[in-house]
Amino acid sequence: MTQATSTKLDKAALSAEILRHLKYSIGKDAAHASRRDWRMSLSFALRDLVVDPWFASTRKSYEAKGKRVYYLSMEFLIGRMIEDFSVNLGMEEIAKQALADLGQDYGLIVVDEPDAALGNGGLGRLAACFMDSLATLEIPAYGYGIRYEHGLFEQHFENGRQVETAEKWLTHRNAWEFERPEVSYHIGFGGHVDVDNGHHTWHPAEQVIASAYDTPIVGWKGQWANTLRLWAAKSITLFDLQKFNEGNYLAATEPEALARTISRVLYPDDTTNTGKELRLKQEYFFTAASIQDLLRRYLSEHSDLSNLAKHVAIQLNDTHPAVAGPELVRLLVDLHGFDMTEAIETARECLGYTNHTLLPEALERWPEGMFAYVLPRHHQIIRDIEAYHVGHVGGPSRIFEHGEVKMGELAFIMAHKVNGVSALHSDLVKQTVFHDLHQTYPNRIINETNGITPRRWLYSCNPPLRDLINETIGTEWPADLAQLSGLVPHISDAGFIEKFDSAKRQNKERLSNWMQARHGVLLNPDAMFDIQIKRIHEYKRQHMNLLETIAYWNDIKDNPNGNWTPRVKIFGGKAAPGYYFAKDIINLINDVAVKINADPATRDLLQIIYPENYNVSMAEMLIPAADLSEQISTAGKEASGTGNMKFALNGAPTIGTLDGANVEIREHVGAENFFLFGLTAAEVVERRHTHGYARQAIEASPRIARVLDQIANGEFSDGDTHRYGGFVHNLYEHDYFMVTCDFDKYYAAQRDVDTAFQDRARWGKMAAMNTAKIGWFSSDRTIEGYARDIWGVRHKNSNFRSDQSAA
Ligand code: F58
Repeated sequence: MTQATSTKLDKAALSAEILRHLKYSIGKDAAHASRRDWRMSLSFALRDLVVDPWFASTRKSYEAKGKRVYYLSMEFLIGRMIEDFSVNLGMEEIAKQALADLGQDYGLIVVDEPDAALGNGGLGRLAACFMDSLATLEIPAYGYGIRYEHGLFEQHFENGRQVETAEKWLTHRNAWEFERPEVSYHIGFGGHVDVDNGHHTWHPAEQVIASAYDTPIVGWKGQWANTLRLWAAKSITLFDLQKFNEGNYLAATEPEALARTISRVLYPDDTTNTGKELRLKQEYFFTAASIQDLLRRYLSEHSDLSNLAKHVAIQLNDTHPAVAGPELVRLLVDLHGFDMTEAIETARECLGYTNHTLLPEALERWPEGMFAYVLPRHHQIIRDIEAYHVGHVGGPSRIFEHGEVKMGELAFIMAHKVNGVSALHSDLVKQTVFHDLHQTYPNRIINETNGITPRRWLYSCNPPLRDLINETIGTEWPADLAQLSGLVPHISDAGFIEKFDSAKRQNKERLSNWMQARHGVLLNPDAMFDIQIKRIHEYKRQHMNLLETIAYWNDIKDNPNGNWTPRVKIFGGKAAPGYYFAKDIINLINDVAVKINADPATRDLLQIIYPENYNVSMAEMLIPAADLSEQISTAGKEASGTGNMKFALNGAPTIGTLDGANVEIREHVGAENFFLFGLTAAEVVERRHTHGYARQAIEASPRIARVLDQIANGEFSDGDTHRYGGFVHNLYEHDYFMVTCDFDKYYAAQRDVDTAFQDRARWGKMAAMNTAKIGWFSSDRTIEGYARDIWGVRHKNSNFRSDQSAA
């Protein structure tokens, strides 16, 4: 085993390394170096330390000739990397001191790094947590994705409305990646298929090159590093010299520009399936490159492909890489002489598919004509897969319907395991989207409840709490989060709760200082910090939170001498650019904030803050400072949620519905430490059958009726009664997500929160219980589950954990 100590440097050695990089990699001397130069030098010095364990891990994987895991994901929402590297290498303190010796501030350098925002939200962040856990568990694994030139758009507000601008993380060099121009593959699109004696040959009409960029991902204590391999699209003909010589300069660069389009930008849709041809090309582009790459690696160790499934586990993060099934079949049949059945069965043994949503608009379907045009050979193969499936089980077509190719069904049929991401979600997957396929393959759907990496989401983002935990239960918990239960006996100790409280206080002050510096707003750190941060979506119901805020404001004004609990309501999140209702929600939050924050009668009791451009780094600042976690989706709609786990880990109790992983979080932390309200998933389905349920709920609730009147009458829009006319109308007439039906229960639960918060001793215990009992939600536990139930791979803990039975 590579010794962690061999990757470590002392302060003087690290300083020397930083200076060496400043001089020889950046070409600057210390007197003229900018903060970015220092950041790049530190990053290079840290990256160097990962190279040896990285090589050693790769060597060990080759020597073991064991199974490798390939995690295919359109998105890896990583955030900043300096802390990941320095914390996992155990170099954080040394880096601080080394930089201080060089006259630099580590904290300022860390925040100079742009976020790698190669994802929309939960799905992409989950992939990033999984990479951290795979390395920590020493599982030989590759993450495969797209090296987008522009990550998720940047958000700012103009007159309260969201405006998007292009994100530019690659404007300056990315310190962490190694370019691998020699690792490249041709990826074809379009064209036609020739058949000769039963043998098919695809002749694509156009081709681009997929070119690899590798980032080492190091695990906790620096013992193991895996590779995140991201593909960039490049042109085969870089430059058309003929056209240039004719003076046609623009046309000369056209082929390059066209090819690069494929990896140019991350689609900013969350939970909608836009069905654009470029998106299909992106999906095929990175999937095909990844499959070719893993086959090449396999064939460098094995002479034939018959044992592929013993050595290769491919996990599809949602259906975006679902074309992996037909692509693998294509290569096995057209290039390696398999017969169709043998190829389908081999591919299926290799593949696992994770479903992240039940929302119909998010389930990928491609118009069959477009699919056949872009991927003609795959279209044929999917027909063969369909025939194979129908031949085995009878019954109707599953993959093709109404002139569309349904990627969920394709992924299901081509995977040996299909998993949901929380217990409730996995049950609903069985009952709803894959009801029929589940009857046919009753053992295929399993559950792997999501998790989060405790290294980023406690150890590095919350130093005060991390230090308190270290001094209370020792320092082994970041790799074995269940150990947090060792805090439970301390929770009856008032001294411990005081320290827990003071850690929270420090984080709240850090956030307040940041808010003041960045946004010029003063927060009251004695108030309850009540936070809802996530993508803006009707099902997540930020608008219910806002309506409750307005109702609270009304109540305070009606009774100024009441015993009110001061609150700071914090919102953060982006709306998909084309999702108009979500954009109206953002506008309304901002409009209401202007009005309420300016009200001298309530100023000390209620504040609404909505910082622009919520991202991973902002989450790392907000979550440790939260008193209350808002997880209020319509039951049955949030597949799991992972923010919910992060808040609980950082000592913020949840107000929430019985949705996604909330259900399991509540079981773990205890019902008495969770503020539950709202309809259950079954009740939501039931209520939809009641005609006019929204209007009825509003008529039965003077509180919400008043709030909706205020909005409709222009109280928050300078008398403009049109701006939110559609919003109010929607709630009266449709309210598909049942804001109106859950509102009163939500309001009442919030008042229970107020009461609990005022009892400082009680609140302190609730908060600490959340931290102490959330340990099960480590992504290490999740990955152990995938390793055991889906991939059949060993990991660091397989030998001594009795609940593991990895092959
Ligand atoms: C999320 N899905 C779920 N999709 O909504 C959340 O409940 C879950 O915790 C998380 O996955 C991880 O399992 C999600 O983030 C997307 O962002 C897709 C991006 C591409 C288009 C379709 C939605």
